[in-house]
Amino acid sequence: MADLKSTLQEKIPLWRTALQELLKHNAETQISAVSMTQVIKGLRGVRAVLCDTSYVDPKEGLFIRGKPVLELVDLSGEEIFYLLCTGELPDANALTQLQKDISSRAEVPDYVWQIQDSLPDDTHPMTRLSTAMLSMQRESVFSSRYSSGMRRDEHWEATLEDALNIIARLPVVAAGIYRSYLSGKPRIDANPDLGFSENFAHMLGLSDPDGWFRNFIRQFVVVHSDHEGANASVYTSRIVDSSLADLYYSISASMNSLAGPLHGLANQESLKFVLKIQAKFGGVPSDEVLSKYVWAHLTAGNVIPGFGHAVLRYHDPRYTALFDLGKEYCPDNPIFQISERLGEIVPPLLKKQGKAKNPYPNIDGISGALLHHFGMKELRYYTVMFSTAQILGICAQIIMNRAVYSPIVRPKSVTTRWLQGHVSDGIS
Ligand code: HAX
Repeated sequence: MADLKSTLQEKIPLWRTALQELLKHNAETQISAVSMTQVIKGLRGVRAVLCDTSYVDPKEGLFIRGKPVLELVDLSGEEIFYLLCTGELPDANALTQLQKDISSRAEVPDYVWQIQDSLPDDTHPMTRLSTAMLSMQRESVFSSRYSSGMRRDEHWEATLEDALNIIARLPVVAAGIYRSYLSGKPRIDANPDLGFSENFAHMLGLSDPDGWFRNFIRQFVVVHSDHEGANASVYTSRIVDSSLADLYYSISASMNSLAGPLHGLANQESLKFVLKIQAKFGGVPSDEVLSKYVWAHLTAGNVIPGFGHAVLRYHDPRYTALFDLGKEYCPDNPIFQISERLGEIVPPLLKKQGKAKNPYPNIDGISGALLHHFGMKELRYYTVMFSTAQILGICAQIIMNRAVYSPIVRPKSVTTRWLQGHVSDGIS
């Protein structure tokens, strides 16, 4: 099989033609309507974003390029990236070539660390990550080629260059942030013989005598790599990208969105909730005690972090993947056990409260328990782990956007007065 770039070169004309054909014959076909609720309540369910890398079925969860995520959890970071970009898995040659290419780009410029050193000690690790990404924007191949008059049909190639550079460097930056500012230890150099996920695990430097942490990170990367094109962080990156701002700007923006507690920060908040329970009850409380505690938390108007979802309506297979690893690696760990009990106890309580459309745990309701078990006790770092894996999907989506000439995103906003007038005029 051909390398990533040649495979894309082969497929992109087909993607362009497929979209042109759809437009030619169905330009005015309606595929979604928008209700008052959707406008006022976050556009839930409005089909308005094109994304071919992955799809989230409300009942079955994430499919990457048509394959259920649970069938993909053992893939390497490079394999999942190739799959996200092209819809196919690479053969051994294409994979080796991609790994070599990425590892040859892993050098992080010194100024990135100088900027990091100048930030106050209490800077959130997500702010550090986003700042690092933005500070490297001056390296953008897309940006410099655009200024010298690049042809539009070459936009995707320059974006691929940026993507490969970012995929090579971001784990180095992320792990460096962990070592220097969270665990207070020297940074560990990338190992050119290791791939994306293994290198990330290696550079974090946690004790891993059995290779379990490495295996966990491999699965962690796959399950966090993509989740459609319209979740808050990925859509943010796509809006930024649509103005032809480069990938550095887009990914930095995605990080800022992921950093919110209703989104990627939920993994930090979820483990905080679990640790609070452990401290309050001196270990794993009985189901009865836990139920009372959760119910009081809920009825005081709080959300239970790590539960619920805007699209999913049943169990999250990404949760299942990490939960199964926890059952294998740390079934007796009290933090894991509390998370496990919450997974059983919270859904009926959320159902009883009758508000959440999805009462089940999501990926952020379990990932922290495993990170904590493997020795990463710095909760503020957890969203950086998520973000580092998520760049694989963002890069793939943005390469595709550029390949099919996605225009600038610009829906229409309406005023409250317009909505009131629309209703009172009886136009519906
Ligand atoms: N605990 C308590 N209440 C919840 C809830 C939860 N876990 N999940 C939803 N609800 C509430 C909502 O706050 C909302 O209440 P109001 O009507 O009073 O505003 C109501 O139930 C209906 O919400 P929904 O339609 O079911 O959910 P949304 O699509 O609006 O929001 C969220 C989806 C994920 C933001 C939501 O479920 C939530 O806040 N969960 C907790 C935070 C969390 O785990 N976030 C991570 C989600 C996965 C992800 O994006 N990872 O990055």
